[in-house]
Amino acid sequence: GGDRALDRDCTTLSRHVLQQCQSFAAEAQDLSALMNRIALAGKLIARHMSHAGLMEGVLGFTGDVNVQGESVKKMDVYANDVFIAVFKQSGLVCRLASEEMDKPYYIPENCPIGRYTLLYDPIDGSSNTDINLSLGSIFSIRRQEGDDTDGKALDLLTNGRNQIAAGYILYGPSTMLVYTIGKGVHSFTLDPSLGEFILTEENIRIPNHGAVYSVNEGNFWQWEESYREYIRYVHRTEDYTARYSGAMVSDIHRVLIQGGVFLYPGTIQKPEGKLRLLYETAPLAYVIEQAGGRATTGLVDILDVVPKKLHQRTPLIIGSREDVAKVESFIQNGH
Ligand code: AHM
Ligand code: MG
Repeated sequence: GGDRALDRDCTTLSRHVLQQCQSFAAEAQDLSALMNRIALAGKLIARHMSHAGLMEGVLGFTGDVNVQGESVKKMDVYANDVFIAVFKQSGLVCRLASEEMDKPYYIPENCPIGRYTLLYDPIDGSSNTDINLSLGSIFSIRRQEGDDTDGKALDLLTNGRNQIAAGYILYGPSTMLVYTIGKGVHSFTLDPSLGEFILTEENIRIPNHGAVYSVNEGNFWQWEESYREYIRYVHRTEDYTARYSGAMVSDIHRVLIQGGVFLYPGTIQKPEGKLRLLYETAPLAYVIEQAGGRATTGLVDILDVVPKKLHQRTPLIIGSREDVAKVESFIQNGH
């Protein structure tokens, strides 16, 4: 009835985070403030995107190439700057590290009081930007260990089990925020008229198996034979279906809700693949593991990988337990 609908409308993201934090009171206020700032970044980016086709100078390339060697889009720069602006005012974050920045960005006025680092991919699925398709942002929060006086951020080079919060924002027909602080996975939908993220689903559990496999098969001939064998197996087995949007936040969101597997393998020339560990694969692995799924490079769990550098890449196989195990069986049997 009406009461239930009203109760739901009142379950905002900020209230939810505070409830989740009860057992670790010391950090509760911080985590709640951090999540609120991430939500604000999501709202600003969603607003900007929703007007993109109506304004000059929002879509298209800047003409620059980023640290990854990829052409930078105006939307990448905007979203990257939004996170910086939002966290400059939070007092909690001393460093931000993102896909778009060669080195971590320091906010001197927040150092050393801000004991947290934000790692993020401001726009996931950049190739969807100019054609009005789904995009994402990925985030991960870690405690800053030590003073990092040399500015090298070496303390970030530890495994993904050191994340204290992670998640993503999905800019689709509606804007959703999915997060975990190590107590399950919860999704929220932005109500633009309220400007609030309202609870959609609590304690999401990923199915153990799903029909979807999500991979860029255009790379087939660049993969190791084991991946080609897996794809041949999928092709000759009934009930598999392919989905690939170009934005893994949306592809992995589908897998989270409906089951299945998303893969971004390495290639013979680039064995590490395309995706970056600290702000792409590790945060998504944390979410999917918290929902009961798995994420691996094919040989090691993503959350156990210790990076050697900030922008380190890893192959990724992520999703339902059974479907990830099936891919692994091809890799580990060494075809
Ligand atoms: P991006 O952060 O530069 O957009 O790169 C990440 C994206 C993923 O969202 C997507 O799954 C993949 O790159 C698509 O790459 P490809 O075109 O090689 O399939
Ligand atoms: Mg990315």
